[in-house]
Amino acid sequence: DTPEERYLKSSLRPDFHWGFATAAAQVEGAAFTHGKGLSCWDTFCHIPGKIKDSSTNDDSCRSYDFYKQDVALMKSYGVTAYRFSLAWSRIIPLGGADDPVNEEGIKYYSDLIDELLANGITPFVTLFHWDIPQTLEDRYLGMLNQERYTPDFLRYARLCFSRFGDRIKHWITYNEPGVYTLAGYAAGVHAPGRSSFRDRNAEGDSSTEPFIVAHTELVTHGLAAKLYKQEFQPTQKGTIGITLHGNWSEPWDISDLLDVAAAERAREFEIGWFAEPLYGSGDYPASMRAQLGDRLPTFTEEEKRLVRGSSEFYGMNTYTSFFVRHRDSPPDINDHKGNIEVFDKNKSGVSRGEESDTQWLRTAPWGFRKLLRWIWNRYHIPIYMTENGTTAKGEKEPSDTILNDTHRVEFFRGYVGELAKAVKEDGVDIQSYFAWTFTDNWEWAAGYTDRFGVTYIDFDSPKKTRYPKRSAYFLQDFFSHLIAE
Ligand code: PNW
Repeated sequence: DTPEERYLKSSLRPDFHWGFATAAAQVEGAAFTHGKGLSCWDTFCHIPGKIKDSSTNDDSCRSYDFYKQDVALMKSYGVTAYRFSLAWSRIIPLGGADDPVNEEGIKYYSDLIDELLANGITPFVTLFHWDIPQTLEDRYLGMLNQERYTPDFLRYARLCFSRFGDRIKHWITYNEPGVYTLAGYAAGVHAPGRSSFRDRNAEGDSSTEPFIVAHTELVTHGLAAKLYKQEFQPTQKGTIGITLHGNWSEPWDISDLLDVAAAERAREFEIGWFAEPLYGSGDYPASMRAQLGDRLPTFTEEEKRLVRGSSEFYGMNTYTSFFVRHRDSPPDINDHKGNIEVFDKNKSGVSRGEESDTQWLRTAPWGFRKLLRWIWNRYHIPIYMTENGTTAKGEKEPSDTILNDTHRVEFFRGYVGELAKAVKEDGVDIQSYFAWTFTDNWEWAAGYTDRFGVTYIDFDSPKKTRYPKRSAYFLQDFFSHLIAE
């Protein structure tokens, strides 16, 4: 043990959950079989030019077929929990409130849950990890239409609570509402691919749509949480919340008050956008209202009451940290970040961290503890770390160096170490940690080029053969030290 490991020994609570997180559209495969309907990603990835390596998620990791093998492998990694998402279109193929249920899809998830429980692994379930049924996009443009979307989402949520809630005690309504809406309706690089500035031929109005979709997510999260608490929680005794994405924004020049304000504004645009209505004032941050005016939707009093306090924990995904600088020019109509500029180095030339295979992602655990403290000081709510992880440079072809993934090991050593310090020294209440991710998978628009797994997958092999990397065993060893007995 290093002195730091000895110092941090047993700093996490005995019932701390750790494991891996995945998303249905990235791992399951079986995209068009066993009664499943199309999701927005099943259509999007078949449009030429949308996915970097022209791949699709038709098969991806085939975890639909190999879930038993996966649970066994996870168990060998020593996890105590597994976070996965349900594919709405596998459960209700056409998605709508009056559309038929696919019992085969229900059975798949039910079997997966039973397999996890039989192996002593606690399931955490995400209802929505970006794969809206395509039919709902075709019928009414999905979440752009809050009125029509609401009953469809609530029926889906109710069905999941009633069919799985006897065994699921941790529910997450939405994964990263902010990334979903900015990538899908601003940058347009994710489904449904709407953008008014990236591609002149694309449909959409990026100056308003991302905020409308976010509003729909917040309000329907509130409605689903209320439904769960009223009708299911009294007997099922589970907990329900939401997962937000947030990277740390650090001032480029710490002695420049404009940069200090810009970094705070960046955090409010990225995190406060959702966290303030959910855990804070009950409304969007004042900095957002000031810049966006009427382009930001307004909560009715009823919606405010519904959203505020609805999430019983703070689900946190974080991957990296950035340096942020004040911008003098007035904000662009398509700005969603608080009129800031983002840098890899600060004014003194200090780098934010080591590069990975993913352009935006660098190892920057120095910002993680600041982020945890920022959230904790503002909201004082238990935190579930629901995603954190990295790709590694050049991890393309199978080789000994890939399986000996030092870059990823050092990423986790840094991040999990900072987490333990935040618990031990800052008193932050953190109850779980899910690494992203269990195996290499289909990384959305990056296809199979970005490998986030602690398990290597040979995607050319028919059985998608899995090979453990060293980081899998590192996490097992590290958590066995950190979690108190
Ligand atoms: C998350 N960023 O997305 C998602 O929840 C996962 O499905 C995804 O595979 C994983 O992180 C890795 O990308 C993010 O630009 C996408 O900061 C982009 C960002 C963060 C998270």
